[in-house]
Amino acid sequence: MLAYLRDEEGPEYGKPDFVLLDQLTMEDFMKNLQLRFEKGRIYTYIGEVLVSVNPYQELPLYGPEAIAKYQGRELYERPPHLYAVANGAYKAMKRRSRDTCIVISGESGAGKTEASKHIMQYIAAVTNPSQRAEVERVKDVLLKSTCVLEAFGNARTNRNHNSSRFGKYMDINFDFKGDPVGGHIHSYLLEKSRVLKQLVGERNFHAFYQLLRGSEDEELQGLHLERNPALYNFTRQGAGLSMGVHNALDNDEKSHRAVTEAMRIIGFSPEEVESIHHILAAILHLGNIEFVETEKDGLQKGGLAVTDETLVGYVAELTATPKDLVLRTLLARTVASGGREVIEKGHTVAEASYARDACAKAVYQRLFEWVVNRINGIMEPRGRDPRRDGKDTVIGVLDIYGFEVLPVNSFEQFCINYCNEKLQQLFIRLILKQEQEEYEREGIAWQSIEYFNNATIVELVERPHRGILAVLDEACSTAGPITDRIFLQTLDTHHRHHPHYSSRQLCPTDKTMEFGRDFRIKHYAGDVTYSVEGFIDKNRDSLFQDFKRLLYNSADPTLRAMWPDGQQDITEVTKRPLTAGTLFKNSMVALVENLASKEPFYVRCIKPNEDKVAGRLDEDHCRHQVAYLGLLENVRVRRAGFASRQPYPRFLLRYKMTCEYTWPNHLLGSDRAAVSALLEQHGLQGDVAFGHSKLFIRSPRTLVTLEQSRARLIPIIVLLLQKAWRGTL
Ligand code: AD9
Ligand code: MG
Repeated sequence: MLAYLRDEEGPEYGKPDFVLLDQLTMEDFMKNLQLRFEKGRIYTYIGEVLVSVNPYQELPLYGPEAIAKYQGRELYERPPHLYAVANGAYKAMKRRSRDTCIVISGESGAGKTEASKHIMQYIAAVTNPSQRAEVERVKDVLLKSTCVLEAFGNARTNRNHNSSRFGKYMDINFDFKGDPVGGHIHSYLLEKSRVLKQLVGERNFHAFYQLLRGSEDEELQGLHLERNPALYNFTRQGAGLSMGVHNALDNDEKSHRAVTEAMRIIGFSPEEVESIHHILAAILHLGNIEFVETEKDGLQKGGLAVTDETLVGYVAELTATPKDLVLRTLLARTVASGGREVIEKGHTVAEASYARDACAKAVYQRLFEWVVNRINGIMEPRGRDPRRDGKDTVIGVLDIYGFEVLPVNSFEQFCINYCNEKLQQLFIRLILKQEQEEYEREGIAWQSIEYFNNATIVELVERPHRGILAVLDEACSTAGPITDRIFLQTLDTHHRHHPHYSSRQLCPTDKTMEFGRDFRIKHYAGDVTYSVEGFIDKNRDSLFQDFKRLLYNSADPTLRAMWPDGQQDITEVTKRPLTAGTLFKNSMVALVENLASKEPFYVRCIKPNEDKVAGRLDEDHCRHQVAYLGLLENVRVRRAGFASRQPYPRFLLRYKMTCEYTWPNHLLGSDRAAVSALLEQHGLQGDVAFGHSKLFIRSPRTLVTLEQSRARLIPIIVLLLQKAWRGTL
């Protein structure tokens, strides 16, 4: 806390910790945020939580020199920075063998992914001084994997030109020396609907454009592709758009080379990279396949055909599957009709188009998951240290999608926002828990603090039987026709009195919702109206077994490995797979449990304006984020107890010159007694509590008084010391 008030962080830069604000109102908070942002101070603490504002420009804040400044230091010794947080997590892990995690949150474009990259860079820079080859390899994979995952999991959206369309939690395993020896990535809910459709101004996943724009001519010919993304249904929407990302890899062509090179360095085989390119190309061709009904011809029954069979040939070639089988799978499905009897049922045009799209989405998702698993295989810790019983210490970094409100919100936004509710709940729990534990440890009385607990919203979503996800699952398992509208009606029945739920049916006068289509959740971060259209379908997330079997039987081992469930015969597929919503809920519950078991560090990212403009902080826009991130509450929690706490020796080191009993050294028996004497001399003893090893200071004013007193004395002391050195004293 002390160095916040250091000379190079003077008052003109605002308060480096919001806890130090004289008064805690939204206005004061915003003024401080704005002032610091204008001066290029994008980081500010709330205790140990780091608030970060995206500068939308390169600032000279990063790199080896800055890293050296933070390495091994305490959080309070240097101006607020991501490196300080990374260092804090690293030290806790290394010194105390504690598993730690860094949770990065904030809305789309707030700077989460960039923050996670700086954290990784810091960890890579400060580890492995002895340059062990295996550790270097792991570090390389950790750093390079980001670029590969971004190619497949990120896309240009209207909110962020390099938006992560999946959630990512990465564990880094450290050995007893504190060097990274492995890692593991969990990915969450890839937004696969993007494969089919993108909003105006947005693109499909980067990987498609990189392939088209970056491949050599012969490679493209081999894939039967033309260079122009406007020729493909799946990339047509964003065809004219560049990646738009402000970095050195700001174009698809260069990125293609960088990603291919990264895959090679990480350890993907040339065959695997080729398969990946084949799969991407196959998806593009699949998207161009269209269906027509064929006329009845004499005795021949009318049926279904594709408009261009060459495309089917390309898909078959690229997926290493027989062309006639691909065609059959596109036009019809097999169904078990009791016992072991299997019949083929022809599709209508609509059914075939639907199945084609479902297949394209699923193939992309499996590809993405395969890439993640492949990286995990490569990063798996090898040769564990027997001294730790094979258990490494871990730092987890969570970079997950932020709260999202779009003009039309669907199942994806529902899941994303539910995820944010879970994380907010954890944040409240952990921050309070941490405080409470510290007070208990130090023998200080704890007073509870009022805060908004969003548990009731989480319940609304995940409660068994009646929660929204349970109702949705029930709708999905209902035999016979079930519509999104019926699902909505059931929700209305169950939740008509819930304070956080409404719909047009329940509020007939509210014209911002459409009757029979919308429901609204009052999230902790604000109200979001969801359209139920497509909820059932997206939750079921089904794909005909024929496609799975087709791809499992591919002659390409990489593709085949993505479809283990294609082994099953249609007559054996009886068990309904878990729905997308339930899978997501389970993964969130596991994630929260995992995070709760670790010592948490928090980075709360703020997006300064909607236009991605450098140096402009739009006050209204930020105020909303400050509100829903619960930052004021966070400061209040931090201050309601004690604004600052410091071990006695550290406190003395800083302030001993302000008291005659402690300068230059005290003879009072214990540091605690010396601190007590010092505070008494200043008349500040009423504002503190004495813990076993730390001093707890209630109001920031006390700190300011001490700092001012110190600042007055420093020039005199410096003068005295200089005289003493020159021997003139
Ligand atoms: V999303 O939920 O994945 O859509 P993020 O991850 O929060 O979002 P991201 O880190 O991708 O946002 O940041 C968006 C853009 O802001 C980056 O592409 C950079 O151009 C810019 N940015 C973010 N942080 C910094 C920074 N510390 N310095 C400079 C930054 N530019
Ligand atoms: Mg991101």
